Amino acid sequence: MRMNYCYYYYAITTGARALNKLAWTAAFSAAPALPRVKKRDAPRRASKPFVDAASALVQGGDGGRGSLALAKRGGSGMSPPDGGNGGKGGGVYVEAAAGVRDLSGITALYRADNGGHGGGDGMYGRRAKDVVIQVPLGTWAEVYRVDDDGDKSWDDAGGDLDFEVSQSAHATFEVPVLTLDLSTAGERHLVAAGGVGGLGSRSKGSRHRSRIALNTMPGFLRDKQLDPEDSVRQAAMGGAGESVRLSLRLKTLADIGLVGAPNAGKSSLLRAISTARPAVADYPFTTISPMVGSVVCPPDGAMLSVADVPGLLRGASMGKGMGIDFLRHVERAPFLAFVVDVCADPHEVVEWLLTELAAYDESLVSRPRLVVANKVDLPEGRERARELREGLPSEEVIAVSALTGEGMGELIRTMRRMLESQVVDWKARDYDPVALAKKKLM
Ligand SMILES: Nc1nc2c(ncn2[C@@H]2O[C@H](COP(=O)(O)OP(=O)(O)OP(=O)(O)O)[C@@H](O)[C@H]2O)c(=O)[nH]1
Ligand SMILES: [Mg+2]
Repeated sequence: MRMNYCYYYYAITTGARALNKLAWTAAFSAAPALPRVKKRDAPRRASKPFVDAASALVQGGDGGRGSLALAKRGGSGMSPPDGGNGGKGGGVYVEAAAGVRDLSGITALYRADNGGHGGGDGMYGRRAKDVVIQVPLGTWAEVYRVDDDGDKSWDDAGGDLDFEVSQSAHATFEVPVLTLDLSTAGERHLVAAGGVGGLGSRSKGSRHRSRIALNTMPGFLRDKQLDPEDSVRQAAMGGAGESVRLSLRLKTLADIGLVGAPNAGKSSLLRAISTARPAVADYPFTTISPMVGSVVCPPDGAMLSVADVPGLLRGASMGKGMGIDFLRHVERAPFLAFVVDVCADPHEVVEWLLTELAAYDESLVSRPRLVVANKVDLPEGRERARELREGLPSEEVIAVSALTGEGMGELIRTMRRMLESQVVDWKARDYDPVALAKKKLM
């Protein structure tokens, strides 16, 4: 009887399991296949915003302490001083790197390590590693001294950076101690030096500074009531690392800067003449950050770089639209191209563009330029372009259509010709990165 129960139990449970498996298999095979999302249809991640200004507190490491050890020597007599020097604190450098796109990687604080302390038996402290801040080519760096008394240090602030970060360098110190134009790949400058290592008791400097104290070295070391001004201890203390505030602004480096009202077709033009792919749309301020494209000039394949920047509104110098601050991205272009929509009062636009440029920097008005009359494919476009040329006899006007490609060959040839005739003089006069980098204002 017991055998029968076991048999029934076994048969029922095995059958139930088999049925269960069958049901699940049927359900899955009947279910419609999930649609596969193609990679190009998948929602694209929003690109990181372009950061063209940043500020950071930069601190060099402190020098390590020198050791005041005495040599272990048996027998009587005075033990000679045997302490090694402390290591140098790490310095902080800023370096122009070709692969860096913008200043989004800049953090609020850079601090190099402290040097290692010296040890007995003449052991020198370890030299701390330097820190290198990489910035894009064309970064303008200003170094402001941080007041030791007035400003809180990182340690004083208990690790709370808000105090330091919220303070603009300009607000506290108006004149930078050093201004750097980082426009050559690989150029590197020291902005905050590390402190020197302290002198160990073995070093000549220490002995020189402390002739009198040295004579009584053993007693002096046992004395708990050391004079804080004692020269030996002073010499053994490592120097403090420098603290500076670094203000960084990216000024795009390009041969030609495209300037114009929103929707004039600057980005379309850059797309048409270069391999760059800026966003194009029929609403104002499609472009909110600069983009540089490379134009290959026939027949020899010489390269020109062209910068597209946000649109400029009439009254931008009074804060309208995106203001005029972004003009720093064309500030160093030796040559400008005003892009105007031929069907939207181009003559008037050229006039107020000059006024807005003058409000940013007078020298931009006298910068060699070209007027690109865009959208000639529109009805009456060619007629308007002809009127503009007649109305502005002193300007070089080129009629183009970024949409159809009309006039692109002539535009590239003219850009090249004008650059070749102007760039040499312009660069020789103002554009000397090495001289600028070495320019100390204080
Ligand atoms: N018909 C015609 N439309 C054009 C031409 N060039 C540009 N457009 C159109 O004008 C609109 C604005 O073009 P964008 O290139 O985005 O203009 P933008 O000057 O870069 O504008 P912002 O980035 O806002 O300053 C888009 O709808 C373009 O398709 C052209 O030559 N002919
Ligand atoms: Mg644009």
